[in-house]
Amino acid sequence: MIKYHHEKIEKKWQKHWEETNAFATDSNMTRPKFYGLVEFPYPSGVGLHVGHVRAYTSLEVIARKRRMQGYNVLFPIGFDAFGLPTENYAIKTGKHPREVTDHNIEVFTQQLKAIGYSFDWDHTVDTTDPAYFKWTQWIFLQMYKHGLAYKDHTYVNFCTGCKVVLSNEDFRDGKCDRCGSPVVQMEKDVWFLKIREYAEKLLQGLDEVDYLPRIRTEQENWIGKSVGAEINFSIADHDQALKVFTTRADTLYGVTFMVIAPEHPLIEELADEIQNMDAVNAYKENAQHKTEFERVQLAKDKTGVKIEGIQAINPVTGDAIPIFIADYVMMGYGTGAIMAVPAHDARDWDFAKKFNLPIVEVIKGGNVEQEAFTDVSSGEMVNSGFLSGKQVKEAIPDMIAYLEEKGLGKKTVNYKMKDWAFNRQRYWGEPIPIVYCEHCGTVPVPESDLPVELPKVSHYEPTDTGESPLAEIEDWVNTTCPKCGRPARRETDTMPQWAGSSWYFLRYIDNHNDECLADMDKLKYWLSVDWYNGGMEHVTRHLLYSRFWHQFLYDIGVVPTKEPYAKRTAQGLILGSDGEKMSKSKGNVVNPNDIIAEYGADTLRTYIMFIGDYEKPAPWSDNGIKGCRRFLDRVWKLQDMVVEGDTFSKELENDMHKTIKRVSEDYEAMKFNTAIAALMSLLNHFNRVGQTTKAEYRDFLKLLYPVAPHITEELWEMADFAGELHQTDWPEYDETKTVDAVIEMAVQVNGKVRGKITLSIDGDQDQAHQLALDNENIQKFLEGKHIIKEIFIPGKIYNIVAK
Ligand code: ANZ
Ligand code: ZN
Repeated sequence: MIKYHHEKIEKKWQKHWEETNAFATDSNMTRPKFYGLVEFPYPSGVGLHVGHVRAYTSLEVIARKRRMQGYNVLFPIGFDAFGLPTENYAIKTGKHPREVTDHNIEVFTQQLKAIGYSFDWDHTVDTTDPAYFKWTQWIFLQMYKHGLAYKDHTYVNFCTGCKVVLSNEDFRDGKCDRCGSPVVQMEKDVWFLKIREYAEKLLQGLDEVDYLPRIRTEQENWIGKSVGAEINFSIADHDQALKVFTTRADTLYGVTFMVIAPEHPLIEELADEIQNMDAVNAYKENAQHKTEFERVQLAKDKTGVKIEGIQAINPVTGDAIPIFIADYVMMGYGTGAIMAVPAHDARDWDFAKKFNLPIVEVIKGGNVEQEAFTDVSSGEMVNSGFLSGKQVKEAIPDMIAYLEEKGLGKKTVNYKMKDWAFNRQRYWGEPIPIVYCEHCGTVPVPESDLPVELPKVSHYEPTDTGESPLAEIEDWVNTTCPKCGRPARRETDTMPQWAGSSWYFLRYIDNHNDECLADMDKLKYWLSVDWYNGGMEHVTRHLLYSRFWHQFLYDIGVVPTKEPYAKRTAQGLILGSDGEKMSKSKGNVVNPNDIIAEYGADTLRTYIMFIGDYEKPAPWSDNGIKGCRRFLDRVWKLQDMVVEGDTFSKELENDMHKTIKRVSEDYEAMKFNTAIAALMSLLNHFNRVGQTTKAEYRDFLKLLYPVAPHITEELWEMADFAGELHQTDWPEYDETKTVDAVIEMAVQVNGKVRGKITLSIDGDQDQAHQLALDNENIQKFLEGKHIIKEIFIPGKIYNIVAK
């Protein structure tokens, strides 16, 4: 037998598949279809890592299986190539980001091909290709025309390192996700997309799709729906009202002060009345240097300033109460103002203690002098006028009804999710297709002028003022107004990284179309994406952004389905062999190239799928890789054990049906590890029996093929089986034959048959022992005796000697 030479075999089949276009999507849209989507990579300079391999191999297995099941499969890949790492590299090296991107895409492509993925390379996209981002810009224009894109002067999160505005999703704990520098609040002109307008639809849409429960929860939490009431407090001696948002209208009698966010417009509006404007302004100034996280999460010690000269009126008690500014109230949520109920809200309690404010109990059950009583499930209203004696659950709607009747407030819904800040002061992104004209104002670039391409520049640093380097390219910035033809200036900000990935799955379907973003008939056939797999780190931002764009495109009739993805799953991380997250600095990064060179792509794929529960993190193990290579070596040797036989042998029939069922089901359930374990066990059975019939061998190769396609294709060819493996059918099983074969066995006690037990054909002595003890009749003859000897002859008899 010739040796298993992985390199030769893998190169051979990869070349063959490419030459025969083996995985091309069928343009004939008649068969049932399967659209499998994996998150396209960012082509960074470090190349593909083993995390990508885990993310892609799962749907690769499903895609290969689906083709054998007769589906027309679209399994595409592309590159999400705009963004900071490439731009930062360009700044450092002076190389044009275009050049860097092209090079990286080439490296990634080589790597993906070396793993043997069955992507359809004719359906690929590159988000930085003008033919692609023409349509990204087009979608932006549609949003603009539908009032979903607007420019606002507002406070933004500004990364002091990257010198760009970040959306709330781009940083955590006050530090930039990308560079770790502190993030501060800054006043700026910002483009926003009104994703909040889609909050309810994004929530409702979750009922129509099949996402992993934890993914659904992440989406719901991010949207953050909160049902409550808006209540108007009047300002004493003024027409002005101060509107608050509360989820606890029931506690209105317990309000002893109000708090507004430092940025609240009331301060400007009542500037003339405010007696301590200096202190108020100083506090406001200070708050601007803190991030939202510092303001809300970290500030156990509450700070604030009482606004002297104005007071609010509690609408139900008529009491005049003080108004504070404090940074634990955020301008971006609700109305930017709260009614404070120190007895029943922990933050208000802290604040009241610090500033010596009254604490009025309105729900019985706690000791509000010691701490806030926040339990809503039990407790009875007290000190609360018409609500006294009621339970909280009834008191909330009753108070809202009362306020609505008196015109003092109304039921409202709030969403935590904020509008999407949609611009960056960077070069390597899609230019926002907008022109500013002194006469006409903000003018969208006509669709016929798209794409607005990036000009060539010599350096890529953002400017000191935080403007994009595009602002310095006079030829490009200066243009004519599309409306009046007078001189005008282009918007110099570019779109954020998330833009291109918000609709790439649509473009895959019809990636060469230059009439529209994708042809409707093709979209009707291919959508929804049947199965989308990706990382847990993308189940908030990317998943919401792309669902938002898709829902919008549905609303304007550009796509035929409400939801883009019918199903979304997620892989766990692959950790270093030390159990830590892989990172350059820890030196625990595994490079797929090295594994392919030493053990082969099939071993890499098998190992990555065998490494453990697909959804959980798994540490890398060199022994694990070696074990998988040994398994494939043994698969290779099977060729010498093949005997004639177009059926399953009697001995293995049950095993064969069980394994086909198990592997088929486990692949679908993403239980790749147990599927492979079942194949390993079947291989052991072949070895035990000492042979495998052609029928058994054929199905074994088919089952292993999606995971290890090269070696199985080669063995298929060597066995002279008809056609090519990937063109054959997925094996079928007979349900009735998957049931474990059982036998009846006589049980003797001291030489006499005393009963019969039923056990599986390969049942052992322990099983027989247990079953015998459970049998009443046999039990009778063992009563009061000690078992001194047992004789178990598999499949034949079980004899107990007892005294
Ligand atoms: C009175 C009250 C009494 C409240 C009580 C809570 C408990 P969720 O569920 O997250 O929506 N709030 C409203 N707007 C705020 C803002 N801009 N910044 C900080 N806090 C704000 O929380 C809603 C509650 O958070 C509101 O209900 C309000 O405090 C506070 F026993 O009003 B509550
Ligand atoms: Zn004009």
